[in-house]
Amino acid sequence: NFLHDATVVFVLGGPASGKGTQCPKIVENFGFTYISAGDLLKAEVKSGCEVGIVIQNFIKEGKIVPSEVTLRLIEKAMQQSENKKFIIDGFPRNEENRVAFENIMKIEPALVLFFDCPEEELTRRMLNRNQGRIDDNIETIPKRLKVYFESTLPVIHHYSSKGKVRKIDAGRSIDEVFEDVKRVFLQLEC
Ligand code: UP5
Ligand code: MG
Repeated sequence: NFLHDATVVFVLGGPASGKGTQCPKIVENFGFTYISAGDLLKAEVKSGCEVGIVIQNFIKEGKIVPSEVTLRLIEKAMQQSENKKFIIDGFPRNEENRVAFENIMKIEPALVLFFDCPEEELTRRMLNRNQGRIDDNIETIPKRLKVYFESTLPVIHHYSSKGKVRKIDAGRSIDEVFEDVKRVFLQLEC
């Protein structure tokens, strides 16, 4: 596996905490390849393949797609890139995702960027976004938040205990958040 020496940064945080807004700025400024787990899954749905229907149901319910599906897409995207520096947005979302990534990819993340944002602000942003996402609605939003608190926070705590988490106050303006993000990447020499 030629990806063994890849540098991986996981970007985690609640739904609408700003992961997809900040990641392209990291790509522009620091030369990482951007991999969004959610976007890869949604592309599968769009492609109309059989597993797409299953994925769509998970997303609509705010549930986490099993890692055998997500990880296959992430691995493919990483292999297709010439780059060896990756930011992975929205994955691993639970302990099962995390363990599968570490066991199969044999990569430990260099860092975990954690966008910490108050719940009311997350809800406000999801309701304001209005981009036709099947999961930005009053039925799915509480489910996404619950899954985040119950399943994703433990992943963040795991990496926190290993000293890998860089917590960012994501409740501020886009530019203010990126100032802090920049500081994290300037420290990460690779
Ligand atoms: N916005 C952004 N930053 C702002 C700021 N600082 N101030 C004010 N507004 C700000 O931003 C969300 C909205 O807020 C936008 O309108 C933006 O302009 C504004 P965005 O950058 O899109 O936030 P992001 O954190 O990317 O939010 P997203 O909704 O994409 O997060 P999710 O984690 O919910 O979505 P994702 O696409 O990762 O996953 C969707 C679903 O896919 C999951 O619920 C799950 O069912 C499934 N999934 C898996 O099962 N496994 C995976 O590994 C990944 C996804
Ligand atoms: Mg996103």
